[in-house]
Amino acid sequence: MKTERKASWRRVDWWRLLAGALSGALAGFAALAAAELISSAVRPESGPVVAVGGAAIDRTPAAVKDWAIQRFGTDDKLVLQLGILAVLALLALVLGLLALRRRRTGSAGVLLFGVVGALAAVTRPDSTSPLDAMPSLVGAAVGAVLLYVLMGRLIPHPVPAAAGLDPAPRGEWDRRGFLLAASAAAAASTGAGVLGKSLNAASGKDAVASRAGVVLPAPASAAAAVPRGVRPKVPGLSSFVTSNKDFYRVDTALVVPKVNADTWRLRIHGKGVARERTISYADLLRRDLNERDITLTCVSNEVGGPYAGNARWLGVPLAELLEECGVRPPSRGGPADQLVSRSVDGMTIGTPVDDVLDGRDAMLAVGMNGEPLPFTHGFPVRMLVPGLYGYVSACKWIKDIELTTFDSYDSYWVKRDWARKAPIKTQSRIDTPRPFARPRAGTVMVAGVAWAQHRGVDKVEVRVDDGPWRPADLAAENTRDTWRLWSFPWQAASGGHTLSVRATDRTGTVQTDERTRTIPDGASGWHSVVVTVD
Ligand SMILES: Nc1nc2c(c(=O)[nH]1)N[C@H]1C(S)=C(S)[C@@H](COP(=O)(O)O)O[C@H]1N2
Ligand SMILES: [Mo]
Repeated sequence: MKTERKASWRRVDWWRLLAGALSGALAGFAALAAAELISSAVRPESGPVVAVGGAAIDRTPAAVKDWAIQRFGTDDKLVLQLGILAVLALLALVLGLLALRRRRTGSAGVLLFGVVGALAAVTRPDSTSPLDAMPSLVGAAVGAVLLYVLMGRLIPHPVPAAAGLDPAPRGEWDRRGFLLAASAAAAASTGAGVLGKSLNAASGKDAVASRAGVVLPAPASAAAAVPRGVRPKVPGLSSFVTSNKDFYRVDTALVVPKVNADTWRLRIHGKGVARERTISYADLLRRDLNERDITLTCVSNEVGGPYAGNARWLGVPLAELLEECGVRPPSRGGPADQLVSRSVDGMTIGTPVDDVLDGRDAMLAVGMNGEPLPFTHGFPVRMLVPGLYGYVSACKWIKDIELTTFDSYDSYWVKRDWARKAPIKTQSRIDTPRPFARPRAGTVMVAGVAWAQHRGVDKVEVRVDDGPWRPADLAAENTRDTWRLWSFPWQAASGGHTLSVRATDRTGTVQTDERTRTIPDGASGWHSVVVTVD
């Protein structure tokens, strides 16, 4: 019994199994490489990994997506793509093993993945042509043929009985032929993949050139001068203005849209739009521009989180533009209560018309901290509405504004369980000391930021352990649309301590200690930091 099993064990041709799995992996690699090359001729977003990744993002439950944003931050997209590649690699190995038994089924499996990729590509909201299916289909065809060919080298040929020897227990396969074919395929795929990648990286050259050619005009209405003393000199405290490089980025785009400003158009239409309009970038720059400091915050920001930034924006007053189109707010009899902005990458964002037209500095921004919008922050044009979370106001790469009602249309995030309306909650954050810091006993500077955009921050208080709330020193206020920095000299005694902070906005509302999740309309609660004083 025992010996018999040993014999059959030895009869398994492990090298052949390995070669089968390797063939699957090679077929997958060749398919992706060919797809990359084809996508550079169609458009970079049409590649299977980007398309399937985009479709996955759209279908991810809100809670999982929020967790990914918390956990991986701006790297969330990289993690997703690596995850997709890992799953594909595993499936390719399995297909290779399957193909050893069923050569055609293996190849059919590869084709099936191509169909999935093609479906994802043509159903992306930004897909405008069935050609988007090509990278996945051609890639899969290449992979399927390669797998079939490699399997041909792995068919065992029975060894004839000769010279008095018994027939070999198993046939021999064409090891040399396999190695030659496999290495040729690997080399060709690498070449195609590298070429495709570099062509894709170079795509959007016209957009890059159009951005380089932008000369931002001087604002007709300059930003209020930033008062001296908006930032206490405390090391580790956020700067008052967030540089473009440090500004947080949250969006669903796996490939940053590269939009050519020269051909970009914005259409304004919908309910109650008496004079529909299509506007070019040059049209926008010819108008009177406002320069404003505005703090933007993401609804996915956890208490104490990093998704808030303050920049100096340059843009066209949105209310003026809408009024020229004949738009009236619902309070003055307008039929539309929701403004839906659409981006070139298929994002939809719904904003209350009342908020846009109530006199606040809602704008179509073209400049950020003195330069044209960076591509990652929405070049050529994005929307901004002070006081509202980004997902209900700050559409990047905007191309269309439709006036409609909240009853008749749910925007992207609302379809995914986030609130229809989301004013920014009054929040405060301790920047320093960092959690688990070990400051020396004596005076320790506690400092951070507080925001309540469009209401303004009136007071910040700090509490040590369970002691009384004591007022922090509020730095000068720039405008009520910007965050306010604060500091608090703490006479720290040795031992473990918990520092907490809370803000009060100008409506008199004190930041609540009630902890809520980010879903559906933003996290609430106090930020606390635990430190050990030496
Ligand atoms: N086209 C597009 N615009 C978008 C988003 C997006 O995913 N796609 N995300 C929104 C969200 S949730 C936020 S918080 C802000 C972030 O803007 P930023 O990346 O410039 O900081 O952009 C908003 N505009
Ligand atoms: Mo956001």
